[in-house]
Amino acid sequence: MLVKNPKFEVSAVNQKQYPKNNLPEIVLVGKSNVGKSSFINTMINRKKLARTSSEPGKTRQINFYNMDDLFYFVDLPGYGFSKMSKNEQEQVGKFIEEYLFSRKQIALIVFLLDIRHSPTQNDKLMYNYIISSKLPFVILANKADKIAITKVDDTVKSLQKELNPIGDIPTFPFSSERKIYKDAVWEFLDDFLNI
Ligand SMILES: Nc1nc2c(ncn2[C@@H]2O[C@H](COP(=O)(O)OP(=O)(O)O)[C@@H](O)[C@H]2O)c(=O)[nH]1
Ligand SMILES: [Mg+2]
Repeated sequence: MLVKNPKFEVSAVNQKQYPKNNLPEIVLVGKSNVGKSSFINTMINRKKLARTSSEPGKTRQINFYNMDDLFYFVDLPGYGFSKMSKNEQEQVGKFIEEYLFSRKQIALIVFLLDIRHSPTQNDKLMYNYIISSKLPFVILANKADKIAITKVDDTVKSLQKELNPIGDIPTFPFSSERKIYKDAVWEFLDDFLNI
């Protein structure tokens, strides 16, 4: 899909502020700094529509990006940022759960992992949470540019094996720096949205 006019629509800190329509939502989930905001920018060829930060733990709201009134990319706050107080981490956790649990128009969860590392304890908790939610999801092994191009496919396979041994969850490499992976992800999203 070629998104012509992507727009930031709203930053929500509670359910009342979520957009009031039924457009499907594609939700970015993953630990702080894994590249959720960069993913959105890369997919739509914009440098700065979604705010990115080299300092983890900056986004504490849910940001809705409207894609040509066809669907939203929803940027959730990251989890597992160690510099957040326990209390803050719990609040962010509740906030994420409230959205994932209540929002009927979630079409797909895009779960981002760092291709260089085994899933963290928090990643595993989130994985199990998503499984139990029964929402459709896809795993992206992000920052693929950080490893040799020849190792990408095998690393993606072993990450998938670790998290999802049955192998029923589609898993793709991704990178905001090496743009060759983007087309396969768009193809998947296009099929999925069927629009
Ligand atoms: N090398 C590399 N850096 C990335 C990639 N994606 C994001 N980053 C960097 O990682 C940092 C965090 O990215 P951001 O999108 O803000 O992460 P978020 O907290 O998950 O939204 C920023 O410095 C980005 O430039 C990627 O695919 N490759
Ligand atoms: Mg972000």
